[in-house]
Amino acid sequence: MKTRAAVALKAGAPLEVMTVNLEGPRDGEVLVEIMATGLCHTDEFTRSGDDPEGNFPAILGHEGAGIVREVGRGVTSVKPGDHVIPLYTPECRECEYCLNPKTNLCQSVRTTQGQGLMPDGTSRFTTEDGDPILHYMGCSTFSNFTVMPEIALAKVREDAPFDKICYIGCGVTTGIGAVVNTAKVEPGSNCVVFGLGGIGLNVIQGLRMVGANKIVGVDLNNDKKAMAERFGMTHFVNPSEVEGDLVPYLVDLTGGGADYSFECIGNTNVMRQALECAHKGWGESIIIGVAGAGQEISTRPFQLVTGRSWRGSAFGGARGRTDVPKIVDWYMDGKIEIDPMITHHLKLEEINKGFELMHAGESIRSVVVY
Ligand code: NAD
Ligand code: AHE
Ligand code: ZN
Repeated sequence: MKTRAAVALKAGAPLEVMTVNLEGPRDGEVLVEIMATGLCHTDEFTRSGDDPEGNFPAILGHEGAGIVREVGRGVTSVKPGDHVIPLYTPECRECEYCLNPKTNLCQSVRTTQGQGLMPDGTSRFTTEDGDPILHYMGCSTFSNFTVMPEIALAKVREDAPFDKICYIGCGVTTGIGAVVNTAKVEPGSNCVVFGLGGIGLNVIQGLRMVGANKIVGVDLNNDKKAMAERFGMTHFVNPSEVEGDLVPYLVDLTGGGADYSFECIGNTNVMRQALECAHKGWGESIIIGVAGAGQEISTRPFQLVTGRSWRGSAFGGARGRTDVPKIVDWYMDGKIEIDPMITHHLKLEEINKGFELMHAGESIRSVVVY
């Protein structure tokens, strides 16, 4: 079939909206009509060329929601008409990782997914001239239709609006999940969140949900303050307005250090500050931000010797087929909020404007509605 898609032809170039060919689903695969997709900073990270795993030409996008249109042989868990959220972290429920309760990182298709290929090692997308185009994070939601492995689809309720629940495909689950699944933050904890964008705001609403005490938000952009307060931030810090060093300032503000800190930017210098503002003896710092090729974190080992821990979280530690439908219920039941964070709705043809808004700090989430 033919479908419209925004294609990343080469690193650093704007996406090009064009008609592409899409082959139907093979065994264990599903054709999904994407109804809406968010633009996550990770899409921009890969588009820019910073991602060491970035392959081109590719169809980016990993924060979508849509409807199953056709299933390949052997598919049993979804059928045409089902509403689904694509999962860049699938859940096969059989691999060594899925069987270990300590991780959500299903590895069943990770190698081919990282190469931009379906599990059988081929791509379903080609240009109108027949040249191959790669998939991205197993999702490629910047295409109106896409093909996904069955194990990478969470079936969700049908009354949930696509233009909001697409955000559960990454940002919402990543932020709230880092609090609930990875850190397991206890009520009354004092916490610091670095970066008040699409991920940080969801960390903040997760902290409010579990009953954290101080929720300190750190961002260089003062315009992020109002929205973060709306989601539960109790104190705002702009590092450029702090006199002296940021770390002792935050240790003081949290009464001795953060029980939990979260880095939601992808800046290795900030990752160090996030670790070092954690409480001596027990503070945990969770890295969520993704850093570019060649970048490394550092600190004095003494920081760890004296009881701070450095951890990381991917997709909020969530097991997608199991947890994502529950998060959709949380949204529909009013337990979490999404609508105010969707600041812009765009047409596919306007997708590059979404990245401009992200760079200008003017959006939280831009969503393309097909
Ligand atoms: P975003 O662009 O919406 O937000 C980033 C925020 O950080 C902005 O508000 C910006 O003003 C602020 N900021 C930038 N530099 C800063 C600094 N030095 N100090 C303080 N604030 C600063 O991005 P996002 O969509 O929220 O994504 C955040 C990060 O999380 C990205 O690196 C993204 O790739 C990553 N991410 C990781 C996962 C995961 O599973 N681990 C999932 C989604 C996104
Ligand atoms: N390709 C990058 C790593 C990117 C990365 O860490 N991705 C996160 C999800 S970000 C979603 O917005 C993730 O899930 N990581 C686990 C995994 O298996 O990729 C690089 O540095 O190579
Ligand atoms: Zn993302």
